Amino acid sequence: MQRTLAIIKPDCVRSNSIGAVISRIERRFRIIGMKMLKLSKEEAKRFYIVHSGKPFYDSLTDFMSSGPVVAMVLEGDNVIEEFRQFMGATDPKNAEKGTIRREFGTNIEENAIHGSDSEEAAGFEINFFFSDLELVR
Ligand code: FUP
Repeated sequence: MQRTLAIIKPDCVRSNSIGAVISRIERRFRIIGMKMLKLSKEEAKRFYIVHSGKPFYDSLTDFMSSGPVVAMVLEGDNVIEEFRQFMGATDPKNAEKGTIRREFGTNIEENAIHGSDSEEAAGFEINFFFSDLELVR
């Protein structure tokens, strides 16, 4: 059994799409933790530390701290890969029809949703947002 961290990003919260996105997620995946919060700029920088030094790091962390997000933990066989498929490509204009990023994303930065890209990333990202007590067993 595998776990992944999903985040409904500030653009998607601002467009009142939380319900629509969660509804799609729960049709396909098992949600075992969920919370709404607003990251500070420093927290966003820590969360995206793997991208420090990249040209988009400052702008990305400004965006991720610009408003509330909804963080979720999903559990299932191969959930990391399956959720990445479900999200679509990073840039919404390259994302397949029917994916969350294609339907709810605006551009490569404001792309509606995040999902961990490896088991190692998932471990770090789930710990970043959730304690064991906050996950349903
Ligand atoms: P993804 O795993 O699809 O979320 O994409 P990456 O890990 O490559 O990038 C993380 C986030 O950085 C993306 F969701 C959006 C942002 N980003 C940019 O703003 N510009 C870029 O050129 C690439 C990524």
